[in-house]
Amino acid sequence: GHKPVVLWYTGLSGSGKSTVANAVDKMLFDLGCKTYVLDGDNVRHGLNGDLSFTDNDRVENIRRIGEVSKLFVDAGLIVSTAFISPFLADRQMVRDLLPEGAFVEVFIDTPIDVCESRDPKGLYKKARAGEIKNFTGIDSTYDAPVSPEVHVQTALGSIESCASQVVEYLIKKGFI
Ligand code: GGZ
Repeated sequence: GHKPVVLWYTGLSGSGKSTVANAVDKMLFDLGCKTYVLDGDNVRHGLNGDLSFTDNDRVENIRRIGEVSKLFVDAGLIVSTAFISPFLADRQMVRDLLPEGAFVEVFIDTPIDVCESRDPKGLYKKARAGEIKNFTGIDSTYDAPVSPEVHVQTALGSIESCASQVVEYLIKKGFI
């Protein structure tokens, strides 16, 4: 069995949030946990299809994802969310929404130059060219976490080792 929890991944575009979250999710599935991953692909196109990347819309994006995460936690799942979630106040708001200890902040700490050199969707290039406005790390704020439960540096280790760090945390804290 396992205790329900939210693994809240935060980091820049291209930092590896979804990649690490999906690798962790596979490990948890193999351990018999009931899990769900919320990311841009299944949330920003549907539930949050009306939201843009202005500060106000990012706040609303994170608020809704927090509320959905709370429902999944009520249902007993281990939920992973992979959104930039750039503002400290919003991450704190979600932490306060959830039962004590059920919010695990996972900082995917990848330097912007590394994210920019990866540029899997060519978005940094467009942002530098001024074709995308309000791009996180360029002309929109990213507040790095102050004391995340898990601190992952994807530039220094493999996807597997990064994912293992998260699973080890869950074991150490008795979630799984
Ligand atoms: C940041 C943007 C932007 C702007 C589109 N700024 O690398 P990706 O493509 O797949 O991840 C980014 C994603 C960010 O959406 P989130 O819902 O995670 O953001 S937030 O938590 O701040 O609400 C990127 C793409 O959307 N994208 N425009 N201007 N990322």
